[in-house]
Amino acid sequence: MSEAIGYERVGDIAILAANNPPVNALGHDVRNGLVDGIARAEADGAKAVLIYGEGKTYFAGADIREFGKPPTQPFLPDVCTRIEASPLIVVSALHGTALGGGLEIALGSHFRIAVPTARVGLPEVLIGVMPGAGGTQRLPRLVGVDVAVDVITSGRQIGAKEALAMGVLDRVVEGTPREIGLAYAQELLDSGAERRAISEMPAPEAVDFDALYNMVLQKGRGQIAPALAVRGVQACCELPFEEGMKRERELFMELMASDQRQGMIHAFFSERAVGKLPELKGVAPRNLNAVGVIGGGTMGAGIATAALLSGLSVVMLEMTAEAAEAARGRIESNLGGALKRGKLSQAQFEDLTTKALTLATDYAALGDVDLVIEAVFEDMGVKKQVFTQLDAVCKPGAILASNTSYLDINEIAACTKRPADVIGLHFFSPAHVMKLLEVVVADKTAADVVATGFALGNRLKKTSVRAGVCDGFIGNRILSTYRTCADHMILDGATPYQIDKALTDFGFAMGPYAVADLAGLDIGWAVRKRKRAEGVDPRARDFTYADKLCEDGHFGQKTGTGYYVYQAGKRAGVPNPDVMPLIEADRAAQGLTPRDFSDDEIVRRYMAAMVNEAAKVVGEGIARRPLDVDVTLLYGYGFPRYRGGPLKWADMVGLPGLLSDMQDWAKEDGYFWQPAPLLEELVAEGRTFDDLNKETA
Ligand code: T1G
Repeated sequence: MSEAIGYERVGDIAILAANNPPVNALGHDVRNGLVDGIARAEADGAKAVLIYGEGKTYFAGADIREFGKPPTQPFLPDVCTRIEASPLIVVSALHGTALGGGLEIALGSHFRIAVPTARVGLPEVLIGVMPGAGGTQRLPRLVGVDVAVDVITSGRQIGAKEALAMGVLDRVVEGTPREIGLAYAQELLDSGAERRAISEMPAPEAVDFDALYNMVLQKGRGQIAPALAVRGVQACCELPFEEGMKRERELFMELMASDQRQGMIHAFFSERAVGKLPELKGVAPRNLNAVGVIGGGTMGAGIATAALLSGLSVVMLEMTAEAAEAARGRIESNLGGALKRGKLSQAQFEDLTTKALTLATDYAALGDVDLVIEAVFEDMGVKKQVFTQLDAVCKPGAILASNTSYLDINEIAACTKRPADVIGLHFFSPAHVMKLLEVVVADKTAADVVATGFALGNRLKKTSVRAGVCDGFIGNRILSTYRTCADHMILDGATPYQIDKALTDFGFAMGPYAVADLAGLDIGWAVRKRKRAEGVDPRARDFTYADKLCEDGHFGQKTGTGYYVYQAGKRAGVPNPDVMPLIEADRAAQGLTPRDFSDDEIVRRYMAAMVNEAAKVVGEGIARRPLDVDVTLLYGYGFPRYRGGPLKWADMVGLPGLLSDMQDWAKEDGYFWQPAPLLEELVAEGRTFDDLNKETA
């Protein structure tokens, strides 16, 4: 018996206990242990078998570290079928998260019991595959097509109560999985229960699977796994069980071989690796109980909301009592969303808004907080005033953080007597919703202050990425470049609408011009004016149509017109007829003759610009590794997850081809298309960004 699965007899019941930390993944030893354990139980005269997991969870799925390697016997679907075929009564007792192959093992068992905190699910589509061990064949037989398709195509986790109501679980009982499992197995034996194989249950009625497939494909915005999983459920309804299993395996292997599986597994491991920084090893974060937020506008109120929801107390400092009350209003409206969704009870809402939240107009109120985040006007002079006052009133050891999206944290730190306590915490709006947090580390920021920034991010359920100091840090700096690339394509003949469509077809939720309308065109206008004031390289191509759009009062959704015209109640706008004349005038003024662009060329140029700037950001150490850039773009900029992030995408399409395209384009614009030294180095050495991730792990 492998130690991954322990074997024990208690009376007539054989116990198979999984012991493969941290999540009892169904690696080779575990699969072997289960098959051997079932055979042993049958050989030594047991009457029932109990399967459960030691540690924090029942099996949490196949071992995804084996993905991409040649599969080894026994294959997981065969393990499930072997369990189900046993003449003994097989009970699975679930706790933690019984996910993917874990739930499939449980569905291969004859009875399922769980503790109330257990969660189940088939999240395979979230990592680019689909249930491949009978999930699409057994679950529909248990819960019907509609529920099975919802569970499988959403990949969502389901609480024990809901799973019981669905019929996935037979019992939900307090206790340890071992206790409740043993008692249930004994009860089944005493009552003379028969073994109950789901594969022997009738398959549900078929539905219009073509329509369902197309609807799911459309919803996936280019992601194929959920749609192929629908074909798996279709096989359950239309084929005998064994044939259905074969069909599921074919579809599963097709996804295993897909780029999308590579992209999503990369995203899965990257979002976990991004918080593992060598400089934080063994560094304890400082205490975090009370935070101060300065500025109660959209950003400040969002940050305060996230902090309150995480259990932190918040002092919200504004200039006047009226402004402070307005901030409270924004916070209450944000929390109202959580109340409506049932994430907060009325009592919790009251607690947060009356006890945990304190309004203030005097800096002295920040004297005892552990960390302050300023979200005031994006002006260096204003920031310096704020930090000078914070330096005077905050207790020793308090962390002073700026939420600035591009200003120099080193310059801000230099105006305090405690530069080691100064850090950037760049939230993304709306701050209580967006998952990304850039932890911007200045030259003098202490290691435990960085660790506290990450600890705050974890507490607020954010995905935190370490960034160095530069204009725009990681995300906005790269955004600025690929947006400029799009603007250049407009000067040369593309339209904002063609660009938006090409990029939503590529998988972005929204194209860059729709995003600009959403964020507010005045933001980009201010950035262009600032950069012109700072001095723009004469070799850089400039354009005026976007400024004229703002001068004419078109700021996007907030004014009802931008690149698109927005009708009340409609999220998507229609092209604004005022835009193309401005573009055509700009082209004429620059003597440019517009040409056609294919969607492929639009995507290729846009992505090349993104990759090139990202390579500069990594090369300069602003981002620690390529995966840090991927996570930033995935979590803060709507990059399609099934492509893994811009640098994973670049590895998959091939760095040499990208570099060669840039060298061609540099003949027309040598300034914009200067290849990143890191990109040239990787191509010269035949390496990839993923190689770099492994080297700097
Ligand atoms: N395989 C290998 N390692 C895994 C793993 C898995 N399935 N799940 C987690 N880990 C590692 C993870 O990388 C991290 O490692 C550590 O465990 C703790 O994870 C045929 C083919 C279970 C809810 O998709 O959703 O079954 O960073 O930090 O927050 O149909 O992990 O410490 O080195 O996330 O408590 C289906 C994926 C697989 C579940 C726990 N199952 N995992 O969350 O801890 S495909 C999944 C999760 C499949 C079959 C198909 C979460 C979790 P390290 P963690 P957590």
